[in-house]
Amino acid sequence: QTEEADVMLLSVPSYACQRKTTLQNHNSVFTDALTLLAENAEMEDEDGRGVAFRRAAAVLKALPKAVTSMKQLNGLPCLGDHCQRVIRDILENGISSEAEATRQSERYNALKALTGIFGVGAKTADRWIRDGIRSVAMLRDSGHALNRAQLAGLQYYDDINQPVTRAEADAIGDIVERAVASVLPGAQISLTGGFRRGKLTGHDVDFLITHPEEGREEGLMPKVVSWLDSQGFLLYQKTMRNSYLESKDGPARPPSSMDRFERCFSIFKLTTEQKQEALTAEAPTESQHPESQMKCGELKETGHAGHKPWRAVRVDLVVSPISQFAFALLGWTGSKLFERELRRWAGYEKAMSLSSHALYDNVQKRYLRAASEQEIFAHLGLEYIPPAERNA
Ligand code: DGT
Ligand code: MG
Repeated sequence: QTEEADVMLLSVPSYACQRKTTLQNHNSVFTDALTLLAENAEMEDEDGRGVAFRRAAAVLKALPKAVTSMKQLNGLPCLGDHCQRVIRDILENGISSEAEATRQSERYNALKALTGIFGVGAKTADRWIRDGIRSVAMLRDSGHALNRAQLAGLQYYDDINQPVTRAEADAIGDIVERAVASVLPGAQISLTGGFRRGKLTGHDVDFLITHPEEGREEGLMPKVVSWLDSQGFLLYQKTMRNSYLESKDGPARPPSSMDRFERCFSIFKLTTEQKQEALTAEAPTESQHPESQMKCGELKETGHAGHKPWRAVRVDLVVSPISQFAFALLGWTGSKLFERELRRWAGYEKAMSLSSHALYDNVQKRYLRAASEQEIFAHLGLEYIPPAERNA
């Protein structure tokens, strides 16, 4: 009888953008396995399979409690035969044999190590593996020709593969704030990406920059970048107008999701001192809190003799005109699956095209304006989902 009740309880709408997905995940034992299989599919350039695993994981993340029997899956969307096999395996044996076999396979580990290098995508990693290179050390010894991004990626490999903390993100935010304020007073910066969704760590820090007066943001990126560079904050940077044309090695994305904002992929040099300043400036009275003491302790650790007193952090900067700001903010906050689902919903259910620039109504044949994320959700006929609940 309780099982019957469970079946009734577990029901979610089929698009991730129709659901609230917080960071509290009751089904991580399943979603970890499905995410690993998704990651593997993506590294093998099998995007369709990758999305199927990600959609299934997102459905389980949105459930209010842990799945304990296959019956509870009845009526849940996006769970195909393959995903159900993985879930059944975990329910019966505690682990997914497929996920474990993948985790231990030489190819998965080689792909993971090589694509973990900034500037290296699935295709390049595959080519290197076919040349017999299976690790970062082997790549270093191989004498292979590397581009500027990959050289930086190798040079700062360990730092870049260490998660960025919220304190570090805030310290970077202070620096970007100073850069922007000194080259264009009145310009505004917003933290986007995973940190805006409330994640405690990230693989990079994402910022969106705009100015309340349309047009004032033009030419801003080169100025911000040269200020940062002159102050010694940049270990690497590449500014581009259109990420679609340039990111040959990046994850394959349909052209519709591409944008034409000025964008800067960079690697920041964050000193222990800057991190300390950000902590004390932001929370002068917080030193009594156990959590902030713990952070200070961590900082001492990384700063002591024998360690370099700074770390490399991946930072993405995007500049948007104010008229497109709401679309850019929505598009750069993520999660990636949430974004993909928003675009799928817009196209299939509403005959609209959504990008990080605009929303176009294909029936009325006109653009729909929006000054806030709330207005975009309203245009799409969706309940507003705040950033902390977009963790699909
Ligand atoms: P993280 O950094 O791994 O902790 O997690 P996120 O969610 O911050 O992921 P990230 O930094 O790769 O990307 C943040 C969001 O930005 C993501 O939801 C999608 C968006 N985004 C990333 N690259 C592009 C792009 O080339 N074009 C557009 N329109 N959006 C992008
Ligand atoms: Mg990010």
